Amino acid sequence: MTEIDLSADLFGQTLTSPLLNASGVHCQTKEELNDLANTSNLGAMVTKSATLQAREGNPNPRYYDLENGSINSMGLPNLGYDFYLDYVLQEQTKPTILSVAALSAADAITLLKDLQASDYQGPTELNLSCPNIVGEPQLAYDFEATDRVLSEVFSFYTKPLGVKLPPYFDLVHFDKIAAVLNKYPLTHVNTINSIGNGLWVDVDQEQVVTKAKGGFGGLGGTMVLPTALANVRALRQRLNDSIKVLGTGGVTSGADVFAHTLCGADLVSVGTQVMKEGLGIYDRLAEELKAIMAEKGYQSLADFRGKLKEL
Ligand code: ERO
Repeated sequence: MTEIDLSADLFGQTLTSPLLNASGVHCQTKEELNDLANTSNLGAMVTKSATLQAREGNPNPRYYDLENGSINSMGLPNLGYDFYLDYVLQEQTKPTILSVAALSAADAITLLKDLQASDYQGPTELNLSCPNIVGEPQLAYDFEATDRVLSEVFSFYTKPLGVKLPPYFDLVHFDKIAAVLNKYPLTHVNTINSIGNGLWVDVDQEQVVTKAKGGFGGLGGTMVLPTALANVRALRQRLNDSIKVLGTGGVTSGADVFAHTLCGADLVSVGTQVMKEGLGIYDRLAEELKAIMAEKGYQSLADFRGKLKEL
């Protein structure tokens, strides 16, 4: 039998697997990043979104495990941009996407100007969709503001850059964000971030389960899978071919990775289920994906990527 090939491409680098961690999960400290580097069947890794200054994040409790997913209100805890830049420059042993976030458009420009001037040549992802910063909107829900920021960024930034998007729920919004993104030489979009501002109620205690923002927080895990698949599919159908789509959201099985790929995902990230199951999940997902491909007679991801059938 021909060996099944899970290799994938990260902007010119060949990966042994299409699987990534979702930013925020097991990627904040040096130890966690090193764990990811040593995880088999994790093709590439993504850092916790970095801000110019290190942040403590929101008060605890800020992550809560749900039966069909998770709710988080982490508030962007991170060791600061300098730490993550140093990591990708000095320590990285596996292909890595440097994720960056900003509390304002001005901060985003300052950070990316520094990155442009640095020795770093690798891929970066600008997070336009953090749902958990008190008093800050998710930028990518404002199409004009997103256009303004990207216009300014690409007036000076020449290195590989993609964006992390929030989920959209209306076909008109897919059209609008794709029209903005198609104006720029983006390497990729990563879709979706958590579904922002969900709420869970502990009925016994009659209270919310996370502290910041009165309990409103980002939803992940199984419950977001259909939304994630819709966003991957809708954006793949609208974006320039040169913009890769990284599918994130709701993956718990090899079948879910297969579904993301059928919708058009070039790479697939796992978040909540890594929290639930640990880093061993990547071996399981790769085995399950290979078993599905073998049964269907597919040898590589390209055999079925984007080939979702309609009725
Ligand atoms: O609260 C966070 O740190 C956070 N949680 C998410 O679900 N998505 C994010 O993008 C994010 C922070 C950037």
